Amino acid sequence: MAPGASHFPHYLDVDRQREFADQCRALLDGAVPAYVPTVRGGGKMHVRMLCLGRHWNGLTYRYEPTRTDFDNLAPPPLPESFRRLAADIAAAAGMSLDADICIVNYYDADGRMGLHQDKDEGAESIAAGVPVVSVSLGDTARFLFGGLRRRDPVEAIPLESGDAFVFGGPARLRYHGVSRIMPGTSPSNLRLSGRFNLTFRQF
Ligand SMILES: O=C(O)CCC(=O)C(=O)O
Repeated sequence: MAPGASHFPHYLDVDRQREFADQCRALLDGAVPAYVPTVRGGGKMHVRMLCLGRHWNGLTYRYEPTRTDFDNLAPPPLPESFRRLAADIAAAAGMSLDADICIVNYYDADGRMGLHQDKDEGAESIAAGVPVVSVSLGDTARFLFGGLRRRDPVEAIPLESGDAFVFGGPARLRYHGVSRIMPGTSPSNLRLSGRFNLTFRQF
């Protein structure tokens, strides 16, 4: 796509999409549930979020071992099958990722996420260009992929169910976001209304 960025349409077949979607559903409604974070400035995000492995705190923009911005619970561990999926996708893009964090976001029909950089992981990881790997399940998203400055032009890329997207190396700090999702586009056998997005990161 661009140096350091790769889009793999339909990387996961429908059976594997369903397997991961079922796991996400169970996790988001589990003992440590997803919640709608409040961010710096007091606004609410437009997704339900659950961090696995380490918790990203929306008030401090830092990772932490327990959810001090919400219920003080420790985030669930990152399942091995998730870690392996992320490593395989990174390898397909010619990169290496040993993920210790996954942020699972659920978007309903009104879900969206403003343009931002993923820059709260460890300085070494970012400097080395260790990629962020994203996996989409359910409704198609209008994903925005910009440049290294907020004002750079933005490309709109439809991310469909099963797609993987990787940004690392020189693309690691490119701005990105989701302007909207397209309700009703989820494959019917996924039994998912809305969209899960998983982003894997190595702290
Ligand atoms: O939902 C997406 O495709 C992007 C998610 C994202 O940007 C993030 O979790 O930082």
